[in-house]
Amino acid sequence: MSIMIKYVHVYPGHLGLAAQLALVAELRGLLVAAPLFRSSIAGGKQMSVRMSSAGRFGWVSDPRGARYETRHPATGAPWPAIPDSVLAIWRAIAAPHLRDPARLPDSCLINWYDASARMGLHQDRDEGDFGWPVLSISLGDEALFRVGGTARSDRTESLWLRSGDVVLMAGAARLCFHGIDRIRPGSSNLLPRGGRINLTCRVVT
Ligand code: MD6
Ligand code: FE
Repeated sequence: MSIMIKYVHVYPGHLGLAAQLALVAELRGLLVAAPLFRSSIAGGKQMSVRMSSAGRFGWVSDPRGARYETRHPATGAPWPAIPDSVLAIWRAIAAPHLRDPARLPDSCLINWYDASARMGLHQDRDEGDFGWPVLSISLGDEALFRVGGTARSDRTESLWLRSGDVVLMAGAARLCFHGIDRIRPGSSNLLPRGGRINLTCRVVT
């Protein structure tokens, strides 16, 4: 089952509670190997989310700009592999939108939101080919997701994303502006200390 908001596909509750808990346990291990760090946006201002990545490439942004790197900026180690459970979600939801149905993401960005974190309106455009979709998975507290058009000034619509929801931005939606206005602290007890995790899977090269 999916709904659409501004060309963006949303799959409410795609992941059941058991699958969400298993994924959180897997991420816990992954974040020991690749700890969360802070990135800054253009102008040098720190982002309020903390992030890490899995896969061949990880997204980093610092005063030199935003880019994909093959190694963790603090540890210097290659990023851990994308969990099979995440690849399974990609296969289930993104495959019909891929020109090569076997193509897997080569990056999975992990964003962690505390009660006050947000994500400004942005386009995902650091990848080499916008023909590939971007898929995101939400875990933990609810988040107010805002989606507009391909111009920053386009009218936007908003939707609360809940734990287990999956979002796919493909085709006409791939370059839509989007962001997270705020999260609703205490709205989920999936994460023992609260907060929200968002995973975004991308084909980078
Ligand atoms: C978030 N999501 O849900 C931020 N990007 O925390 C994104 O920035 C995003 O959900 C591309 C495609 C889907 C997304
Ligand atoms: Fe994004």
